[in-house]
Amino acid sequence: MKTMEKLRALPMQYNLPNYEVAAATHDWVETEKGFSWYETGNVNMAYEAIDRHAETYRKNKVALYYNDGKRKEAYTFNEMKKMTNKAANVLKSSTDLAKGDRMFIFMPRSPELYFSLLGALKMGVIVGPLFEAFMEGAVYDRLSDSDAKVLVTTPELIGRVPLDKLPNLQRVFLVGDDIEESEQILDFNKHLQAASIEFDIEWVDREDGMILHYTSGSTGTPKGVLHVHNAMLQQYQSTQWVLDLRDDDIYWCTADPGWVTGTSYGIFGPWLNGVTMLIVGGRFSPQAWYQAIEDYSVTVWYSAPTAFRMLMGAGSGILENYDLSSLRHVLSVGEPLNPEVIRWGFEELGHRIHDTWWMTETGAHMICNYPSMDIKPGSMGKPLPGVHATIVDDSGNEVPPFTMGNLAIRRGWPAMMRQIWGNPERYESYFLKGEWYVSGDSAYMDDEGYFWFQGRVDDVIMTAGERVGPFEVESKLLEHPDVLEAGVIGKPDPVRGEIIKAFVSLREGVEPSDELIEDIRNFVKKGLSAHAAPREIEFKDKLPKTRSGKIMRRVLKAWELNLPAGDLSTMED
Ligand code: 6R9
Repeated sequence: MKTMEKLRALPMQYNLPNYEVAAATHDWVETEKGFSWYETGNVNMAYEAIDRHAETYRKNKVALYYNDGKRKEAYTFNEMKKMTNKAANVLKSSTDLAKGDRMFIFMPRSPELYFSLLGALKMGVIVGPLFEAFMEGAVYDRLSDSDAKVLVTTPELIGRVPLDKLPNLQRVFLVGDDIEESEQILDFNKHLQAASIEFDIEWVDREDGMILHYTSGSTGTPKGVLHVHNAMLQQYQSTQWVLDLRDDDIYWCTADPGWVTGTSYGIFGPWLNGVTMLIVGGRFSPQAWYQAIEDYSVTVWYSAPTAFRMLMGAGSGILENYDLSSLRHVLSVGEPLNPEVIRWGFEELGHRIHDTWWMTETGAHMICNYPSMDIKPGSMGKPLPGVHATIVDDSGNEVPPFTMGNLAIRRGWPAMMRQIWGNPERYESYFLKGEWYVSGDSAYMDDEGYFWFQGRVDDVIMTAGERVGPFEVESKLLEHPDVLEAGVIGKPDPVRGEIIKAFVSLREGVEPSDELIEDIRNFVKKGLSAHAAPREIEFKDKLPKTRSGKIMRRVLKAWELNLPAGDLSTMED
């Protein structure tokens, strides 16, 4: 199919028709009016996301399509209300979980993950979702740091939970078949079946804890980033403005709830807006993913550069077998969106992929490309209306346009993290002069207010007096026809301070050779500049990545320098 045939007619009006007007005038009190608690005073995320819709015309509308190849299920908002009530009753009757206590969910995506997560929120419990691939040490660190009382997991994964080392873990629920119960271990589905579909929701304060995401910094142990129910304001509003979701959309967010994207925009934002969501379980395959879009007529698709690069690598031959004409809006998060990926999206999918920048710590979208706004390819876009983003120097002074510095946000946006679990000093250390949240990303703003990502502050390379962002070099490497993925680091050098070293994985069927190294180096030299061309290139079958798909440059650096790589719990297998 040709690109133009694939482009769908664009809607007449976007949810955010005029960015500049909203940016100049938005007041979060306006957003508050979208919630039932604005009238009733009764706050709870799970009520707003599920029960409220079950009381309207959306009652019999599908909330969740689930498909992992084996299980294919659908739940309406009314059914979700009942299942989450049941889950809440299971937790209430067989644990002494109380408001503010911590429960973890450690399992692959399944309907039960969503039932138990929302059921726990209905009790006012704080939920910590964990990637299924975590090993014992990672599970232990998180459960012990937050003093978890309850865990929901599977028979396949329980072996990675050091029960004897977690004295405060009162109950473990297993989701699976043929569960042998004990005093501590219960069969989740058995109890779920028997539980009542009525539950009295525990009303909370907007500032009460809701979700706890552990993220790793480049040093030290992972830290628990706590979000509160108030985050719903920004998650709800940004879902309208950025994802542009409407009542008739079929929305697919590919992220696992172990990553903040999989909760903020894989549960909360879309369901707060009463939108039908597709959740695809199981392993990634280009065929399965394209098939899911076709089978469910997905209209809005939110994924990550790493996934787009894998689809790109699978080639357009596969793509031609699927009908993706239902798509209206495609978005990306997690890493810079390489121009090569944008080009692929435009030529092969027929869509401009809209980039969004935010972090676990920010809880919701911060800098984005909105459908009604002109995109500058390579830019992350402009701040969400109601959020003040800027670039500051190391002393916290705002710098003029085109000056590279620290990407910072004025403290106090609705979805801002409220605690680093058990570590108030570490929390405060994020805020420069108490006022600016410093992201750890370096960027600049242009004269029209667009933000341009340069790299993690720690990753920026100083070579022969020139600052080089690894992203720029990686993007150029990706344009080489034989390159699938690339990670670039600065390697200490007595003469130049640092030299640029690139780790490259090749496309299928391409053999590494010295000629190829030379060819790739010249390609960057010609396309970018001599000083940005990697002096060293090493081929790798796979690059080290986080489970959310970020290339782990600090691991590449540690390998290169024979140093300890720090916390590896978030690295994929
Ligand atoms: C949501 C999420 C946050 C870090 C962030 C930045 C990188 C995310 C990006 C991006 C360039 C984008 N990042 N989105 N870099 N362009 N659109 O990813 O949260 O896992 O905490 O990561 O990811 O470096 O600081 P998290």
